[in-house]
Amino acid sequence: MSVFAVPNMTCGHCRTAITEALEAVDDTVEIEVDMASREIDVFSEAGDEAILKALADAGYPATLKS
Ligand SMILES: [Cu+2]
Repeated sequence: MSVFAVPNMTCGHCRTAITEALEAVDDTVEIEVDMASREIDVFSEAGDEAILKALADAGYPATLKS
């Protein structure tokens, strides 16, 4: 599991857009969203770099926290 900070994530629309972007990379991805802290926990076989690229391409540049 990797934790990403996603500062642009602010609402349910963002959650949907992020979920769809990551499902396009890995259709078995599991995501837990913490909207208050603007962080997502991502459970995926895809590498962190692939996740970061998908988030950035969807308009949500992110940083890997752990
Ligand atoms: Cu939004």
